[in-house]
Amino acid sequence: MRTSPFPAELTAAVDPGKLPGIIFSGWQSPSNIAFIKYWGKRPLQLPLYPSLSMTLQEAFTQTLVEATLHDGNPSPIMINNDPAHPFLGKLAPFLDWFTVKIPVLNQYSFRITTRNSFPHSTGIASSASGMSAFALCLLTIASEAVSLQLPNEHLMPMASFAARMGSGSACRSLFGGYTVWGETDLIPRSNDLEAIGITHVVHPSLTSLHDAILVISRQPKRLSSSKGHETMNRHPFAEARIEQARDHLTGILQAMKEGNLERVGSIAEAEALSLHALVMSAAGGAVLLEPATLTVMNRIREARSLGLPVFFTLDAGPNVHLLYPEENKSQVQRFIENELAPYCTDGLWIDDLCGAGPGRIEEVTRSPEFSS
Ligand code: 2P0
Repeated sequence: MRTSPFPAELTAAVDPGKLPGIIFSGWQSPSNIAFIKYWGKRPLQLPLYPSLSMTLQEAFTQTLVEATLHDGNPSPIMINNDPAHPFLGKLAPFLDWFTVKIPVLNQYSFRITTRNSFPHSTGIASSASGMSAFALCLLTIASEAVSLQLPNEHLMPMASFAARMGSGSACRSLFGGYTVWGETDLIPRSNDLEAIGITHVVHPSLTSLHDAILVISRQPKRLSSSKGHETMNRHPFAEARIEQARDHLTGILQAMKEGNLERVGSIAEAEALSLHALVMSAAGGAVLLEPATLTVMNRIREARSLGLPVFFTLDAGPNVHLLYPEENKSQVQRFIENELAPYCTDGLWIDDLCGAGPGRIEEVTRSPEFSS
């Protein structure tokens, strides 16, 4: 199996005397919502089976990294001027992994400024957007340090490979549109090490799909993702789940190709319910759904039976992602305001849609965050 996608120029030892003293990099990277859920993993952050997601547009992280050459004693990593920022728990081991793979990064100290476009604990995966943005920043810094040009078609798969080590679902945030992570015969070049964009095999009608995130609760997660994934190692239904996810992938890919929203939506719903059934039936399992989650899911199905093209999916929490097509926007938004918003915390719901993927933040050196 391949162990690294990085070219020799990035992985070679370097003479510190030849390196730039300071390098800035800034990237905006989106979150994503899975239609086929990643749940359970093997060592080295490899999935048990392929997952499929839609990239979001409005839910993103913007990360700016200032890398300063040190003289052998790196300064502590700072996130938003805080050397004890809570995100460091996940970010520091990720940076350690990066510096082993790309040793030139060892020569630098890092100051990171980061912000999310969306509120925390609302059912949007900030680890996907945050880790993918950080991976892009570090790869850009490393390539600039060794004067290597990395066009996006090379950079994005490398960033996906790297982001996976920060958080599995983050590897699906690099390509825009729809993405699959995990080896399947159905998609040429798909593999477990990085995700691959599949929008070219998706019907154009699905590239403007909306995802309205209905915020049922903003309580902290009852089950961390790492604990959740771990339960699949000895789950009584693991084998059946893997088979089901593979069948769902076959079905959804065909439906996406045809632009069959009804079928895409019903598979997304079945996946969401399976995910929660797995969580509930695991040893030491948890119930992550709230009563209002059930009411909202039922209301969505009722509205659908009356002709409104609305579908739901869920992350590993109580908040509901409502999927609907662009052409029904005003009708669906009225339905949300009138019938679903009363079940949301403070009436909060966030309208998002299928997005274009990461973008470089230009003019980073002139950003006010870096002026001292
Ligand atoms: C997903 N989730 O496919 C699934 C659905 C949650 C439910 O990926 O341990 O934060 O960092 O690899 O990616 C959440 O897991 O877990 C997740 P790690 P991650 O989006």
